[in-house]
Amino acid sequence: MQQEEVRIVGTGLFTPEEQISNEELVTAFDEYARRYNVRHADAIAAGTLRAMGMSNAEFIEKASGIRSRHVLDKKGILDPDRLYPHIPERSNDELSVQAEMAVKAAVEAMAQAGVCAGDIDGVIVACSNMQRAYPAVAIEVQQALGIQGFAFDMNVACSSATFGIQVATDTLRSGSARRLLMVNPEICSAHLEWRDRDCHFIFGDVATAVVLQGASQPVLGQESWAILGTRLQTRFSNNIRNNFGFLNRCDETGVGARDKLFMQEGRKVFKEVCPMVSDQISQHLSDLGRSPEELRRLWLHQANSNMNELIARKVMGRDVSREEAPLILDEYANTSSAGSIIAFHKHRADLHKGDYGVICSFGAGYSIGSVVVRKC
Ligand code: CO8
Repeated sequence: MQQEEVRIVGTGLFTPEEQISNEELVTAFDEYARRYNVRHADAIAAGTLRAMGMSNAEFIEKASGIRSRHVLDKKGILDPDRLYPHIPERSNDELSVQAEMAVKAAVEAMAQAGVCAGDIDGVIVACSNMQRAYPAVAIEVQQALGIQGFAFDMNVACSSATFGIQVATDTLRSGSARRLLMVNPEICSAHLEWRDRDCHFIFGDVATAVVLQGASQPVLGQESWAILGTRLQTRFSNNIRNNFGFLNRCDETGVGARDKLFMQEGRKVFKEVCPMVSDQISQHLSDLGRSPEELRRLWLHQANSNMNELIARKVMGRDVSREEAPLILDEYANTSSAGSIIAFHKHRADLHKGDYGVICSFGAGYSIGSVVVRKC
């Protein structure tokens, strides 16, 4: 039986207005560290406590390629007495923060696809952290947009969007829906330890959205991208981990401990994940009967510019330009699952009918997802 060709017909992006440069971030962090060291001067002098080291904007840019990040609340993050965002709770009658971000990205994706709520049969919210256990954020987004059908949340950390695209693709192929909305509202700032210089520069907030449809549906927008294949891979690793969860209160000794926010062994992740990613992309292309020479674009996960250069070089067998493997992390930092979708959203307009590209994410799990697309 011929499998129905699924297409991406629209994408959307919500970028929070507030932005923090490396320099602003380092100034706030250093002031926090200075005060900490003064407060604990005796213990530090006695050798029972380690003094906090200062951060450095040049190090951040060189090690990661990140220059700034967009966040929901700049003031709280830059307050040396706080160093985390202030995001007021909302009543149950108000649209929740995460659903609001998702809706903003979704509205753009739906407009680009030329569809209204009645054309869509389901919503997937795929991201690293849900702001609550239930009801699913996706169902709230579904209601806010007036979409019928079904909605559910899923989480595969940084790879949530590509995993979401595969789930959506399979659902559309099976005929369980005509069109689906897949959204990635990432509030990374709320589960990042801004007081840890090893990671305080890494993440930003954003939301992305993708509308997908089965090929039997008419294309109502300006463009469409055929999904030629999706591939997912997971391999367990503790090198990126966050132990926050509902069991925390059952052992008071761990409440508020460092491991209840994002932690990683960055060097190990870099070393172990890069070859896995380049191998997956190369094998995926080969299994689809495609060669790297045909690739016009690599929309890679946005965690580290050096990582992306290495992966792109291994896949293509040569140095790869910024145009071929666009970077958005310089402005956005790592936005977890949204990164590769931001790159796809912002850097595809110049491609022509018949051009190929790969959307690829990778991160905690470990998890890797690749989606090979062709412009129709
Ligand atoms: N300023 C100055 N010095 C610093 C700073 C800083 N801000 N940070 C670290 N240093 C120091 C270190 O202490 C170390 O000093 P020493 O040599 O004396 O011990 C030195 O600089 C070198 O540090 P690193 O070895 O850590 O530096 P790297 O060159 O490895 O760069 C990176 C660190 C940038 C983190 C890099 O390792 C990296 O990007 N690795 C890949 C990570 C990656 O891809 N992770 C994916 C995670 S994302 C994901 O999966 C989603 C999770 C869910 C979302 C969570 C949202 C919060």
